[in-house]
Amino acid sequence: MDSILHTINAPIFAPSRVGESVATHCPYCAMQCGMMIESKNDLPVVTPNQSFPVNNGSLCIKGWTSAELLNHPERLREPLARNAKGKLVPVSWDDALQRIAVRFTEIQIEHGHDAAALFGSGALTNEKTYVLGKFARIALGTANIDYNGRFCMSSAAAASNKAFGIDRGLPFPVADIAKAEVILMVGSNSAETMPPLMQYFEQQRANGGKLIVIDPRQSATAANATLHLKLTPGSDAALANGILHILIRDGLIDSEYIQSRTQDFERVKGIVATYWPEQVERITGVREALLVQAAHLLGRAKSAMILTGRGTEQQAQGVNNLLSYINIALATGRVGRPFSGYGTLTGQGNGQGGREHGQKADQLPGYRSINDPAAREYMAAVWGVDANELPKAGKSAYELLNALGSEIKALLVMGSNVVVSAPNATHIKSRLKKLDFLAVADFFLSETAELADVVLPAAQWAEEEGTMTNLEGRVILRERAVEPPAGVKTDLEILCELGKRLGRESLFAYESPREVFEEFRVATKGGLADYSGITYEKITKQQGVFWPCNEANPNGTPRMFTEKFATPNGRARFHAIRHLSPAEEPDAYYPFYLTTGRVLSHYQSGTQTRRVAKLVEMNAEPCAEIHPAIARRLGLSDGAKIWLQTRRDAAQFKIKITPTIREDTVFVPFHWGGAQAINRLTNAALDPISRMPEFKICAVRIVRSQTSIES
Ligand SMILES: Nc1nc2c(c(=O)[nH]1)N[C@H]1C(S)=C(S)[C@@H](COP(=O)(O)OP(=O)(O)OC[C@H]3O[C@@H](n4cnc5c(=O)[nH]c(N)nc54)[C@H](O)[C@@H]3O)O[C@H]1N2
Ligand SMILES: Nc1nc2c(c(=O)[nH]1)N[C@H]1C(S)=C(S)[C@@H](COP(=O)(O)OP(=O)(O)OC[C@H]3O[C@@H](n4cnc5c(=O)[nH]c(N)nc54)[C@H](O)[C@@H]3O)O[C@H]1N2
Ligand code: SF4
Ligand SMILES: [Mo]
Repeated sequence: MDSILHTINAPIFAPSRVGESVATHCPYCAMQCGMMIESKNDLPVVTPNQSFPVNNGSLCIKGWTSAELLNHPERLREPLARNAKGKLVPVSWDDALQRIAVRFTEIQIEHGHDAAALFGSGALTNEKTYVLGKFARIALGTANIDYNGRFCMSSAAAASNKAFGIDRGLPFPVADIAKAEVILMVGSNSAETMPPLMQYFEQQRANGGKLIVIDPRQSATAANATLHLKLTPGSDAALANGILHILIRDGLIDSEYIQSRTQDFERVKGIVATYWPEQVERITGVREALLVQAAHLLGRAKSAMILTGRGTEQQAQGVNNLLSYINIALATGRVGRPFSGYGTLTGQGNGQGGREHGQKADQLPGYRSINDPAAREYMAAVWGVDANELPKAGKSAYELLNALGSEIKALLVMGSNVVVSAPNATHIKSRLKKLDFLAVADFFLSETAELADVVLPAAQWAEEEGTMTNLEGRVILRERAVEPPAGVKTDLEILCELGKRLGRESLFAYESPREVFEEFRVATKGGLADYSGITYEKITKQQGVFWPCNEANPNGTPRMFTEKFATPNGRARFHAIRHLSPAEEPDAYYPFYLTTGRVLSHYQSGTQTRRVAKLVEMNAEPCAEIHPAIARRLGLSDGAKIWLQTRRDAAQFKIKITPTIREDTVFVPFHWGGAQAINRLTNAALDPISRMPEFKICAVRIVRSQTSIES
């Protein structure tokens, strides 16, 4: 049976590739580990690319098993659409695409251009991101396009833009980590979320370096740290201000650097003066002695880095949290110095490129602002349209989803499973059901695709060519190794076909991703994220090219800020920040903090990894991490079932008793759908600047499972 299935489903190696081992990159996270793919017994198999400098021959278990999905029996192989009885049934491509074009047009005629919306993804290649943004602005003429990166990178992006005038996640290559004397890791559990990155931390430790981790859990990453500050969830800004207070008090700041390379320090000094260590201990739960130790390690090191992850970013004050950590990096004179500085660890495969090229509501390619008249003129000229035709900024991701069924009547989702991954997901699911028309392009029938009127089967990573920008800002090339199964189209083909049906044939007549890339280079020229000097050939030759890459920097820019910042006067900006409480705090009825995140074996909403047997074996369902003292108090043993209840919804989970979590906190991973989707419980409070939802904190109640509960 197995072998018959394999024969039916076996992907066909692209004709020119038979017998070859093709260099490509992992379909999942922002490490974009280099891998080789080849055909063994007619099945695609991946192995690490030993010569790619970022992962240096290592892969995590998700990467090792990624090729299994290419010929997975549940893969979508033909378009689906609702029949008269409301059931999803196979239809032809012509029928599926025509239904989308017709319904979008009808809805826009009746309700206006902005009633049709697009939801994109940091999983898409730069070429797809670029065409999706162009499709929104000139095929549909809608302001409403946003993407899942809003749930991921938006707070870090906003903070970097404010402080440095530009947003490149890491302004240095990951290899620099090995040479930093001290590293402060804030709310990142890269031991589970980017295992191959840990080789640089191991080298750093072997070189005598120190690691300080700030996380409410003793995560796998914190377990190896020199110091672990197990802070109260949501208290990062107080903690950072407290550390800066001690640095100033103990004379460990770099006045010369502050004077020559930054501005606005005096206001910060005034505010952090009020963050007395004993008061910070009360807010954060971190002992004063530990705060002092961390400050002294950071302040006295020859080189120091501050790296942040989603723990401190996915909060309603995420931008402020990051600005307060950036203040430390600037005050100690680190940014732009060797083996030092501030960086965020970007999450999705193309989380970096995905936030630069126009699928964000307020943005045009090259990190241009859609509100900037000169940027509008430039892009209109590249696209051959009138600048007045381009819409203005639209709604951010959560606000867009929250407007479904009211202002927005039709939606196309490409690369996201919002029913599982959006906050307050029960509400978002009900909004999706209120739409007049939903189309989803995916590889599998995800929980979101299940609700669609039309589902389009998309090609996977190894079946199409395209560039991605990894967490270092290094642009890499995924080559095409296998043919998509018959009946499957690439996202680019889908967008071009729809563009044609919407009357914009000449503007969406691309023959290949490479042709898109040539237009895209022109589109980014002169922008902050300038890719104009990058070619597919240069990427292959240099093992990736760091943006900006243009006439002034023809080989790219591995390290930024060495001379100046991207602000108008070239100086970095301090921001005076006061700590604010999370949107929802524990109280007598909901006495615990609920925080959410990831486990090693699963990726995001789980559409892909929940279909790989080995990964399911590692984690078959989400477990709620609870401290032994709480389990004792509630009379619960390991593996017992509990209800978790928040102000939005309730769901049942098995518990995992572990001393690594704080007594006041429960942690649940978000990779599962249906009854076990933790996002049914999370709070959609948004950061006022980035519009990032507060995935990391809400108030929760634990109820023993025998008790029945209204959900
Ligand atoms: N295995 C796996 N790897 C992945 C992914 C995946 O889904 N699975 N997704 C990729 C993507 S898109 C992303 S964005 C990255 C995310 O990578 P990470 O940021 O490493 O992942 P998270 O688990 O979301 O959060 C990290 C930590 O934040 C902590 N935290 C919670 N609340 C707070 C707080 O108030 N303050 C601080 N300082 N910390 C807090 C949590 O305890 C957790 O250990 O991973 C990428 N890699
Ligand atoms: N509670 C909680 N919720 C969270 C987070 C958290 O920490 N806690 N983290 C947030 C973060 S950081 C992120 S990045 C989001 C991610 O959450 P999602 O946006 O849901 O991301 P994925 O699960 O990667 O969804 C990708 C979907 O698109 C499909 N897909 C993948 N690549 C492509 C492609 O190239 N083309 C097409 N057409 N389809 C593709 C996959 O099969 C999958 O169904 O979740 C957010 N939600
Ligand atoms: S670390 Fe990320 S890119 Fe590397 S193999 Fe794992 S999932 Fe893939
Ligand atoms: Mo993410």
